[in-house]
Amino acid sequence: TAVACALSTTAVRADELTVGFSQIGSESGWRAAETTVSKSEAQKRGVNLKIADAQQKQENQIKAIRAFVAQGVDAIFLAPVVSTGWDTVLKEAQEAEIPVILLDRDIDPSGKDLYLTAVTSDSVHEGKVAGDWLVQTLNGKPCNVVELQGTVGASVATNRKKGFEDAIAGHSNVKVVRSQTGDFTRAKGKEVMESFIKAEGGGKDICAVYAHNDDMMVGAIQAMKEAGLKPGSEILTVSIDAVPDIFKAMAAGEANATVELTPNMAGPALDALIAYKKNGTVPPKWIQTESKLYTAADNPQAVYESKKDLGY
Ligand code: GYE
Repeated sequence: TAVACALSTTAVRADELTVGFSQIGSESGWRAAETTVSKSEAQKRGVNLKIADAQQKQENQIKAIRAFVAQGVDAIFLAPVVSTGWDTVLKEAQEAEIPVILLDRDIDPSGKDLYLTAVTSDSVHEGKVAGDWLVQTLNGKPCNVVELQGTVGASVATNRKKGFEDAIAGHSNVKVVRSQTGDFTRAKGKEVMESFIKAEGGGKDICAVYAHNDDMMVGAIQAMKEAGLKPGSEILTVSIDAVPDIFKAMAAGEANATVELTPNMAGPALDALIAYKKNGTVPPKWIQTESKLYTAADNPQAVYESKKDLGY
């Protein structure tokens, strides 16, 4: 393949590698942790990692990739903010024989030949785990759910929505009555939740909130409390990421469940890159990270303590 041809014949040492990472921004606690962990994983391996913060904008990511190509980096890591619109710039990287590795989000299947591997979780599965938890917890009880979606056009938003829908299909007691993007941020999560509460009888008609990430849920919890509602008891919550603050909320009885996603995407990506550069080992097209459900029964206070120093 074109990517395999990009392999240089001389053996390479990790400490001679320079990797450019086009990071999305700092919209969430999970994202900040991923940036921190990427730096430490690169440092551990002696790799020189250059991080470009795109402040949520695809055009900034495209510029960063072009700058990395111009600098002649050894590889590019890309966390694609949305899933479409990458073909032209990734072809430029491919023509320059610079391998690209996707981190934490996918691009559309049309771009499959334009990257070496993708290190991501199964985000449809994450939504399914969240939905299954809700279905089981409700045990047949009727429930109107409001959904806070991630960034419009992001693979993880599309997939987490789909996985949740798959889980509740066939359970007519569970209905998503409102669904809107909160762009993966606390501030927007709070704002959108305020509008959901207004639209749903001051919150009386809401039985559960599903958020595509914990940060939006932390914002939503704030909105519910300000409206005199009781998240975690009157209104169930389930979200994704497992950042420390959601465990704090769980320990306080104000949140119910989260699906964990490791912020260490760079470690496996660097290992795959080093093996590829050293011996020509072509990694699998998808390096999947684990997803794990946590509920209030899993000693959230202890999990909070253990996570809070990890760079979140
Ligand atoms: O869940 C969310 C972040 O792409 C997996 O992006 C990532 C998601 C993560 O902003 O908090």
